[in-house]
Amino acid sequence: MIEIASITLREIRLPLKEPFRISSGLTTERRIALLELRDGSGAVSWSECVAGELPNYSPETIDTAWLAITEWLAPRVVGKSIAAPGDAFPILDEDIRGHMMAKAAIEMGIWGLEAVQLGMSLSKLIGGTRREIDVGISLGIQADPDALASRVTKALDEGYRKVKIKIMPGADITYVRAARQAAGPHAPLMADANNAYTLEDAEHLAQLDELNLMMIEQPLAHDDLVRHAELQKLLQTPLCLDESITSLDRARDMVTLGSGRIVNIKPGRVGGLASSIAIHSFCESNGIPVWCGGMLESGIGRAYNVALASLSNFVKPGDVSPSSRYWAKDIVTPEWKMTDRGTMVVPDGAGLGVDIDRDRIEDLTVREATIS
Ligand code: OSB
Ligand code: MG
Repeated sequence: MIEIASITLREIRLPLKEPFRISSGLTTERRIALLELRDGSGAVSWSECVAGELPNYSPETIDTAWLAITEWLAPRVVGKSIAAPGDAFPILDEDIRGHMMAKAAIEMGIWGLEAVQLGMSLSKLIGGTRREIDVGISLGIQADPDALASRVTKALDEGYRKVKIKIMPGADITYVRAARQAAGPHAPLMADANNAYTLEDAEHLAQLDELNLMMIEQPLAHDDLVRHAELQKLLQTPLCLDESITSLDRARDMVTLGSGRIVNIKPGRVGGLASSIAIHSFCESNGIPVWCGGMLESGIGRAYNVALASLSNFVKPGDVSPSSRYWAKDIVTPEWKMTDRGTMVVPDGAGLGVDIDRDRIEDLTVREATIS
């Protein structure tokens, strides 16, 4: 039983160490909404809303999420008793369309609170079995193919087990070819287009087939499944869907239509951990490998991704990189680190398994609201 006494929402700003360019926009500083959930006995857990500053990945932004959480979502759970974390999403979702990242932030916080109350790690609470997860890195679009090639070889030297290359028209085939030549024929490379292409680009994209990529992520529109199915028929490289999979039903549709062969699961995009677990298990039953995506999270959001990626069907390395890849200093201790094996150790301490640096969060906070 979880009784939520209050939710405090804060916005912090964290500058990225290196600007992150994808086909749909550039991020230099993350505006991050953090939630602090408190129960009747004073137990506390934190969670993170992954919405960006602009609606260029999904329709949500940090500002729409702020509105949705303070006006509609937090009032549904504050002062209420919830039997189990799995019951939270239906309560948040009834007659409120969309706003998945806002819903996910609360839903995940409730899982975190349950883990704290039970004195159990989040990974164990959700049924995770891996003690270490494989770490990948997502590289933004670079100035030219040579710059990309050296960034990719550096990442492989550092031990990353997968390197994802962002692509867009004008920065695709020649860039990925340069990366492949520098990295060698078997290096674990993939590409992510963030919706930059249409079906008319099928022949152009087919040039990637000879570059031995693990997968091509979300080449077509953010809400498309039908055209991805057409494209998959024309490509040998597996397609992986990110933006288009917003729920378990969309994952089912992907399989029915053949729109892709791999799924990137981001808990923020699908409304939280219960939905992520359901998609994971559905994919496992249907022979679809999954991996955990990232949204340039702080160490708090990362804790949820690490726990999720400890489930059995997360068989490919995730975009769950160490804190130092993103930030000069994270907001948790210890920071998230990559082992020399290119893995991250799943914490077994109670709750998120990291301590929250409250003082640093206070210093970084630009606005705050409490619903009690
Ligand atoms: O498409 O996976 C994506 C970041 C912001 C928005 C969309 C995406 C990404 C990433 C970053 O690829 C992955 C990470 O957090 O390291
Ligand atoms: Mg993506």
